[in-house]
Amino acid sequence: EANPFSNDDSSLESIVRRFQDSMSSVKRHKFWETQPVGQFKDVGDTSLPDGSIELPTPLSEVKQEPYNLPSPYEWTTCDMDSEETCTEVYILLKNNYVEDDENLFRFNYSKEFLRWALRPPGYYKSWHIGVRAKASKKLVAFITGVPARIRVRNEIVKMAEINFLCVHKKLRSKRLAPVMIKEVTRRVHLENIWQAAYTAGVVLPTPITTCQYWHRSLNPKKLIEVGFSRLGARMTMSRTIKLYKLPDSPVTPGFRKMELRDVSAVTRLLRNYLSQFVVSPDFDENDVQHWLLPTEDVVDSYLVESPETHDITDFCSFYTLPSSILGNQNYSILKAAYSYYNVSTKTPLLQLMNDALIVANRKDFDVFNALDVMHNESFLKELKFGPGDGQLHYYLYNYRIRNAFRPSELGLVLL
Ligand code: MYA
Repeated sequence: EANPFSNDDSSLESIVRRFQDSMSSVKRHKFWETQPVGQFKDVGDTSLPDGSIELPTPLSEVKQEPYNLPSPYEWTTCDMDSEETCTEVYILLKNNYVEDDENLFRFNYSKEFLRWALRPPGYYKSWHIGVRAKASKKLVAFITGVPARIRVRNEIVKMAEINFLCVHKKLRSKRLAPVMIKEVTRRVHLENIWQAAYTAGVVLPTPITTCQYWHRSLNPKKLIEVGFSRLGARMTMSRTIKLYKLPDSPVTPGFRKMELRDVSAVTRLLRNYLSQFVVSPDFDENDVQHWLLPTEDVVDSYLVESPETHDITDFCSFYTLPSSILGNQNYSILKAAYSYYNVSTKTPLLQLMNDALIVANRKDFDVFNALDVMHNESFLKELKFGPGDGQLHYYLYNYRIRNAFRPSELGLVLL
C-alpha cells in the first residue's frame, strides 16, 4: 500500500542526490555527459577499468558528412600555409581567445607560433577547422587538432591534441562549441585515432590533474603598472626591481643554445626523463626537431654541454606567448615566456632554470611563467616565482584514468 513517507522525494537516497545535484561539482553538462570521458558520477568507482572507454568502430561506420551548423554558418578547412588564412586565424584569436579572470589580458599567439603549433610531423590539414559566416565569409570560430603519441603509464596511445577552440564573442552561448568538438572528433576518427588530450581553464568532466601557474617577474615595474602584479606589502618599487634583478649572462659552464646537431642527444635525454611521469609525450627525433629546436620568437632551447666530455647533460626550453594588455594607456603587449620541457642530470635544476630566467630576461621578456608540473615545484619558490590565480585542468578524451594524480606526476605541456 502507498506510504506517504517513502516516496522518492523523502528517501535518504533522493535527499543525498538532491544535495549532490545542488553542488557545483555535479552541475549538469548536457554535452559532456554524452561523451566518452570520465564522468563525475563515476568518481571513486573502482569497478571501472583504466584505459579506453569506447572501442574504435570500423572506419566505414564513421559519419562521412560534417555535422550540421546553424544555417548562417559553414565549415572551412584552414590552410595554415596560406598567409591570408593564417592572418584570419590570428585575428580571430587575437580578438576572441582566452582572457584572464579580470579581463585585463588576452593571449596573442603570433602567426609564426600558430604555424609551428599546428604543423608538427604528420599533421592533418583537415584537423584545422574553421567556421565562416556564409554571407560575409568572415571567420567566426576555430578548433584544431594535431597528432601526438602520448604515453599513459606503460601504454603508448595515438592521440589528437585539441587546442585553439574559439567562438567569436558575439556568437557565445549558442551551443556552437559542442558541434565543433563533435566535428573535430569525427575528423580525428577518420584518421583511425580514438583518443585526445586537451587542457582548459574551466572544470569539465573530469580532470586527470589540475595545475597552477606560477609567475616570475622579469620586468616588475611594467607588470605592476599594467595590473599583472601588485607591489608587495612593505615594498617600494626600487626594492622590488632589485629583488628581481638577474645577472647579464648564464652562470653554468657549457650552457648554450640547442642546435640541429644536438637533436639525437636531446631526444635521448628527454625520453629518459619523461619516462618517470604518469602521462607524457613519446617524442622521437623528428618530434624533438620540430618541438624543441629553437625557432625565433616561438621556442627557445638551451642545453649544457660538458666542457670536458662534450656530453649533453642538461636541457631547458620555453615558448613565447605574448598577451594583449586590454585598455592600458602606456603598454599594449605583455611579453611572456612559458616554461616548456626541462631536464637536469648534472646541473641542479634550480641553477639551470636560473640560467633560463637570465636568457629570457636578456631577450626582454616581462615575465616567465611555469606550471607546477614535472619537477618544477623544486625551483619555483626559490627562484621567486609567485602563484597565479586560476588553474589549468588537463583532460583525456576516451581514456579513463580512475584516480586523478598530482601535477608533479604530469610530464606533458600543451601550448
Ligand atoms: S581550451 C580554450 C578554450 N577557449 C577559450 O576559452 C576562448 C574564449 N572562449 C570561447 O571562445 C568560448 O567560450 C568557447 C565555448 C568556444 C570556449 N573546452 O558553444 P557553447 C562546453 C571544452 O554554448 P561558448 C581549448 O582550446 C561547456 O561546458 N568544452 O559555449 C581546448 C558546455 O558544455 P556542457 C567547453 O562559451 C578545447 C558547452 O561547451 C569549453 O559559446 C578542448 C557550451 O557550448 C572548453 N574550453 O563556447 C575541447 N568551454 O553543457 C574538447 C565550454 O556539457 C576536445 N565548453 O557543460 C575533446 C576531444 C575531441 C577530439 C576527440 C578525438 C578522439
